[in-house]
Amino acid sequence: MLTLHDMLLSGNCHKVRLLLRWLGIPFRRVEVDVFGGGSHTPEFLALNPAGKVPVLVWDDGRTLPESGAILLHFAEGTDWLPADAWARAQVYRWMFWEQYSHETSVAVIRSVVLYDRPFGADRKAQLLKDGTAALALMDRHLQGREWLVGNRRSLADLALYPYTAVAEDGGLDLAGFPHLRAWLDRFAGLPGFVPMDHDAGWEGTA
Ligand SMILES: N[C@@H](CCC(=O)N[C@@H](CS)C(=O)NCC(=O)O)C(=O)O
Repeated sequence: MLTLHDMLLSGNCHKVRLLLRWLGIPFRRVEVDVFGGGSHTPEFLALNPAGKVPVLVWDDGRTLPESGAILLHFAEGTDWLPADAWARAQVYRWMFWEQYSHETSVAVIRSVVLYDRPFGADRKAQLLKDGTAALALMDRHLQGREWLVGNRRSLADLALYPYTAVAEDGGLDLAGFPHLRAWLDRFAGLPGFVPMDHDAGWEGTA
């Protein structure tokens, strides 16, 4: 069985748990105490030298870090990734944008607030400004659309859902983004959806 080195409240990990669950791929979770240094032990660094979760480990010893790489590996040949090259490129566009221009503010300001990280007021203000801009961009794109790419859910939606759904933890305000809020509700309404903070219902799921 696959082992996911995981952190329950991490959006990057939530993406992976959701896809494995939706594809019916059983896995067991190992909760890593990231803020207690658990992702920087010699044992963990042997799995991912970057010292970050998620990392997926196969029984034969293969390891795969990076949520996007894990999603793309398992989505191959499924309806989470369009077969058409142009549509796939649109999915990649949103996944890469999430990692560089969304997660870097929307997720970071949340972790600053939740884990009381020592960031100065100027840096926090910049993160809120950048996060708001990222959410506004999504809201504009989602006006008149149900999903980020084409007319069905894809890895683009899966990659962007987890941190957008908990953006208010970091002090971002979704009130002015009605299209974004409708998309969040649509995604959470998909059959089999499990919220990030649910400790149960993941392992060995099929
Ligand atoms: N690009 C990576 C980011 C992973 C990441 O930032 N993980 C955080 C938790 S959400 C982490 O493990 N941080 C520990 C650290 O930086 O020491 C991915 O998408 O998997």
